[in-house]
Amino acid sequence: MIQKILIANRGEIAVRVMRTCKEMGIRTVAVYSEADRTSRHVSYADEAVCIGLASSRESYLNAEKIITAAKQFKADAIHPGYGFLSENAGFARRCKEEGIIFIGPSAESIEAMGDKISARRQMIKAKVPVVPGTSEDLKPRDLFRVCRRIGLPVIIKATAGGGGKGMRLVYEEKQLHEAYQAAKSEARASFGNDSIYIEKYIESPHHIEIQFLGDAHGNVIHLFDRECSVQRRHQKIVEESPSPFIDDKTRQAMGAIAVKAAKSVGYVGAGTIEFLVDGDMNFYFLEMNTRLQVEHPVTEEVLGVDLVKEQIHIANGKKLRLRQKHLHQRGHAIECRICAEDPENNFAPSPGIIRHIQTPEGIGVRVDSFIYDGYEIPVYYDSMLGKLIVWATSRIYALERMRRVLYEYKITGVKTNIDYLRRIMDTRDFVKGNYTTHFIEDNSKKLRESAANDNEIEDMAIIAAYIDHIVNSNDAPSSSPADNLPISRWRAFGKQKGVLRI
Ligand code: MV4
Repeated sequence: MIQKILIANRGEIAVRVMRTCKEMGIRTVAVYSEADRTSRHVSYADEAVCIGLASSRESYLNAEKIITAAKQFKADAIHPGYGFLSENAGFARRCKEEGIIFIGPSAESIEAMGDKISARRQMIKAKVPVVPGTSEDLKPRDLFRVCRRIGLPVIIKATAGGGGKGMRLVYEEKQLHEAYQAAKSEARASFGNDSIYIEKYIESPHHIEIQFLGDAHGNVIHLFDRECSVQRRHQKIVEESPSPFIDDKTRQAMGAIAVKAAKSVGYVGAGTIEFLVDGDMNFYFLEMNTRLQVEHPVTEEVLGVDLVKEQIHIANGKKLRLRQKHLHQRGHAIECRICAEDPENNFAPSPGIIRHIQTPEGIGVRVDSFIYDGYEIPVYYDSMLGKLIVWATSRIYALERMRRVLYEYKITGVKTNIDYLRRIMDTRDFVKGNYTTHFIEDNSKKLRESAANDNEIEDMAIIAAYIDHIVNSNDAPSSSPADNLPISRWRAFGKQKGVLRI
């Protein structure tokens, strides 16, 4: 039985994993970079060790330093969190060689799903629906033949891809050759691997994923769906469960396919299969994520399952204790990712010192975070400060709760996307649950409208306009049109809002 776990990560996910370890009576070891000495995951852990310089490559991505730390502190297992080494087959293999349990699937499973073409082939073999396209490195001479077969538009993707890099859309045959060359050189530059493949482009897809768990005895269950279509530049911003789009029949079909997919690769641990779902609810395999994901809490809230606890249970070699027939989605959960970034400056990261935080509390609220008053957000890592998760009995109640929780959350000292998230919660298509992966793009203008349009500030502005009028109406009579005095901006605003008639 695992007694001590080294968490090979930082930030909110390191704290998240340690919380479950604490509940299970498992001791924890934190690793940290020189930039993270004061981070919450360090103070939370039972033991902590500095593993190198601030840059990820010198610390959280350095497999050997982490393995050395695990041996030095006699950790039985390593939990990789998400990002960093979580989907690094070489790291999983090195853990095994050193007799350390890697809390995740085998190196072979990670490898099979890491390469997009190999994942596609595996899924075709398992009779999982994939987007029509190719499943080998695309050669220039096959380009036109393939496109005529599957029909335009097509999307060219990098085999080693991720995050949209090396991806090209093609609507017309004459763009094909250029797009192919561009995708290839971008793939080579980004991944050192210029292998590319091609898929039919699904025009307005939903991005919906199914969580699953597999044990070392060949049992697999699924934990239903998450709707992840609210994304910006391939970064998810808001996730919810259940998806407001798919019907129950599709949900069950996707769950069954996820189980089949996981079984076909002998999957052990927690994983996710991502699907593109078109307007007619046809779903197609996109990729498999062989890690715990950022958005896992919405599944936890709706199912009443601690996924980290189940990961540890599985890593102990035990059989799954959850039964598919006992798992039902109850109520609705929404997650918002809180980031230190400036939505008014193209979402540029906004590192710095947190002056003060007021954290939401009350019924149905969960905050997975790691920041505190006076904490300095380092410039070296992701800008995500944490996640706000709400649960309620229905989607509309969950939405109302999320608005309330975003209202309660106050962070000063750094810029955050909280106002932007508030606007998402008030956007018609989101409220209706009627949105695709184009949601952010389609609503970008409204979502960009600055905080000056928020009600509270507008009320204050109207009051200011009125006071301005009272104070200045004698010496600058705006009723005389002949004067060349610049009109007070407050007065102009008051007129526009209809509170001043002069
Ligand atoms: C697609 C697609 C439509 N059709 N594949 C893949 C990685 C993920 N981050 C986005 N991906 C997509 N794959 C097929 N066959 C649509 C997306 C996609 C997208 C593509 C280009 C630009 C923006 C996008 C936003 C969401 C989804």
